[in-house]
Amino acid sequence: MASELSSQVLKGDHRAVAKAISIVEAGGEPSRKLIQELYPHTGKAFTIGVTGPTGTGKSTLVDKMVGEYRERGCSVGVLAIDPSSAFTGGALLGDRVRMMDHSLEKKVYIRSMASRGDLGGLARAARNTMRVLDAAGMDVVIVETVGAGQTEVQIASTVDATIVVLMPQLGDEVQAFKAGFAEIGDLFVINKSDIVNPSKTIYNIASGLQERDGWRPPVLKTVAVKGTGVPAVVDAIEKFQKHLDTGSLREKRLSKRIRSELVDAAFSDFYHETVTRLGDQKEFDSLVGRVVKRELDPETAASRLVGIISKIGEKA
Ligand SMILES: Nc1nc2c(ncn2[C@@H]2O[C@H](COP(=O)(O)OP(=O)(O)O)[C@@H](O)[C@H]2O)c(=O)[nH]1
Ligand SMILES: [Mg+2]
Repeated sequence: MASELSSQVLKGDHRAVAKAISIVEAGGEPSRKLIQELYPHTGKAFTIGVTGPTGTGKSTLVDKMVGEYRERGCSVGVLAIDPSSAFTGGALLGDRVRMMDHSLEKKVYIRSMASRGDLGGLARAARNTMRVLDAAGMDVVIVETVGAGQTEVQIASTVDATIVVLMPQLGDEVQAFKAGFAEIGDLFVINKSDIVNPSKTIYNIASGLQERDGWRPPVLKTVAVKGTGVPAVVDAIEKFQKHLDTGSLREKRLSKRIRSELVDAAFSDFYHETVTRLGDQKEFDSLVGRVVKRELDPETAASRLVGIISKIGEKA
């Protein structure tokens, strides 16, 4: 039986979508129930990750992509994740304002999510947010992340296509590639082509890319502030989308993603449950006590703890 909230989400009601995202962001049992209701209604949205170093123009590009998709008759959901907002205490005010152009429209939904210490938790919240937007009828869901780290790799493993946004003469294209962008990009965008001629950067990047699953990632130039090159970016995504559909590549990639999602989610739940249960285990207390008194070494104690944990697991 679908809840009132789920049925409102399925109708695309923005207020319900906002509430649903807050629920999946918080996680736990309410999130699980909601996803259980919504999941059968997902699978229609094409999900795109937009990543790259700070200041390359990702938010600007996303904003212009939203416009382009709207012109093509698609509804678009946007999720902006900013790892720095955890430190500044604020959340993406700049991005919010910049992306505001479309947010009053019915066919566009924009949301930002503060990053937190727990990366696994963030990826989980992001995945489920995409599902809410998918269930709400969005044709395209775009997720923006900043930087070159674990977050990007995590988020890249949650979307159908990943766009890496760089700019000419960043000086560290090679470093950016070492940071792992080459592996995650299905499409590369060299933005701010108005500032410096991007030919050399395009050449450097294109020559460092390899064909994967019959797809050679294109390297395109844009001037996001003016919208120049943005239709070509959307064309390239649509081409990639078609490529994914041939030879059931999309399904293969999806099953790989689901596999790692399930392992991550199960381990995370298991970890939290275990910590809670160990809280009132006398055996665990005495194990700790023996290590403190140096009657037992920590490595041996850890291997005994494995035994204790599997015993509680059996009882549960
Ligand atoms: N000259 C120029 N500036 C741009 C371009 N795209 C974005 N910007 C500017 O670069 C700054 C950073 O853009 P933003 O989209 O916030 O970058 P993000 O950190 O990657 O999301 C902003 O001041 C934008 O107006 C572009 O194509 N050319
Ligand atoms: Mg941004």
